[in-house]
Amino acid sequence: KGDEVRLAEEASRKYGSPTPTIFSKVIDKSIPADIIYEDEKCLAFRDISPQAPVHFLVIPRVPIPRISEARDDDLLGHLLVVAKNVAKQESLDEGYRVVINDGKHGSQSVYHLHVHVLGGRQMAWPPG
Ligand code: DGP
Repeated sequence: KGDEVRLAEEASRKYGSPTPTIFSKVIDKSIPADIIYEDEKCLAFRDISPQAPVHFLVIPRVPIPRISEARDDDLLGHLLVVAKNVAKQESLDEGYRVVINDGKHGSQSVYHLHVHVLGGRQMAWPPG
């Protein structure tokens, strides 16, 4: 069996069959995206509505809806390692911000877990 079929089956075993989001189409490449990194577990692509000079998302291939429903610690660790490696690849040498929005209060809009990485400008704190 192909890797994608195997991963999809694994995902539905672990997480049920969540409603596909627009990010499923990024993963299967049925819509265009500026993909800057991919491996067997995840991919990174530029956000369609960038909030900083560099703004990309790291998403797992398995459709975990949100971080509060994640069960695979190794995968979560992997997403962060990829986030910092791609930040280096993007020359964010002065630093950057990593954000995961969860649910209503987190202002999550796409229910496929994603790690935002923003950089290339001074960030403010507290966030809005
Ligand atoms: P959040 O609010 O954390 O759920 O962020 C979702 C992000 O996804 C938001 O910054 C815009 C981005 N986004 C939504 N649809 C698309 C898309 O079709 N392509 C790309 N590249 N980004 C998208």
